[in-house]
Amino acid sequence: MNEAITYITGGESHGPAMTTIIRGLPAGFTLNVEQLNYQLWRRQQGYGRGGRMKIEKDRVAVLSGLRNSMTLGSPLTLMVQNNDFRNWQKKMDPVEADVSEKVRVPRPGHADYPGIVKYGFDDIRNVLERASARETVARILPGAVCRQFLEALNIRLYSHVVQLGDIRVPRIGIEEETLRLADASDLRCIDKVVGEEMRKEIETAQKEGDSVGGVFQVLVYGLPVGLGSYVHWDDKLSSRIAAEIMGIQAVKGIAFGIGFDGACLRGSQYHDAFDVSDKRVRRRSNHAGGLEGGMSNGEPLVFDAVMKPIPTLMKPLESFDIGTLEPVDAHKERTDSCALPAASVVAENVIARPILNALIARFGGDRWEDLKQGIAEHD
Ligand code: EPS
Repeated sequence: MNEAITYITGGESHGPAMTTIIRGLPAGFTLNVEQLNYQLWRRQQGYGRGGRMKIEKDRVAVLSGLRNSMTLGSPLTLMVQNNDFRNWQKKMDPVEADVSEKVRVPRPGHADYPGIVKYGFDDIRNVLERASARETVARILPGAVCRQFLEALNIRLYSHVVQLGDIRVPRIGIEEETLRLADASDLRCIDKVVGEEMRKEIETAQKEGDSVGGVFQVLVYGLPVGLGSYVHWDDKLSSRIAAEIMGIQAVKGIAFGIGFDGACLRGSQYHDAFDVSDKRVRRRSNHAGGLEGGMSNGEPLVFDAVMKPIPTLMKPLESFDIGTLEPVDAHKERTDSCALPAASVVAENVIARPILNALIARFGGDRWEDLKQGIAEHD
């Protein structure tokens, strides 16, 4: 696997800041920093979040890699401060913190238990601070950077919530225009009536001290044919997108196109027949979600991903004390009851990087102008 653009994130949820260093961006691209803030803002809008979202107003600081808004080809360092650090500094200061009060009861479904076993910790806080989905602030940023390159090439990314608990948006053909409605809904639901049912479901779960998960869908329009690879398994666009999506906290699965529903179809029903008219190659359906042989095939790229319900519960499940091994109820912390809309915005952004990497692999990527020209010549 040889990826041009890579990144690393750093940051604990209640530490000083979330940071990202992005390596390998093409030079000479004018980055719109306010658009990065816009994607951070979108991530914070979903219904079902806990008290933390009232504390944080995420804004990015650029520390390297840009000059007069132009990418230099050098590492782009981005930082978002955690406002909540001021309330946690006593416990979370990187140099001198009071670590006497320990979290000792793991939450089923969280990274707590395997995390303390892995590193030999006796305080679950050392795990939960980094396992927290606050990290998606730092993960959305490389995506939000790469999507600006894609948008300059007229490649458009969308996401919406298609299922929350057992409440589903009817699966009918969706037009690109309709997908824009998701941004007007704090549930990211394009159907108002279904959205209100979703809201009630979150409220009921909240009242019961419980949480809910669901399914979001991501769609990408305007990809050229042949991005990715059929030659190497780890260069498949599908592999790279799946890795990116499975890296989002609480995501348990991804399915391209009609996904698992394809299991009950025959080949003659599943595969997307060609439809060539006016010298344009199209398909009669898009069951494959725009990917064949690990490459884009010219149809919109479509996938669903499932997010499990958040594991921190106000009415906790059975657990145990890691010191005494005595059974006790799981640890409780302030929590969200549903983070599905946020996860959908994160997913929509993070996949921009594997797509841009696939474009660079095909058309070159030291200079933005060369990449743009390479793609234009291909068209
Ligand atoms: C999270 C717990 C909550 C969420 C957090 C993810 O934070 P806190 O413990 O401070 O209330 O709000 O998400 C964010 C802070 C964010 O920006 O998305 C967790 O345990 O994963």
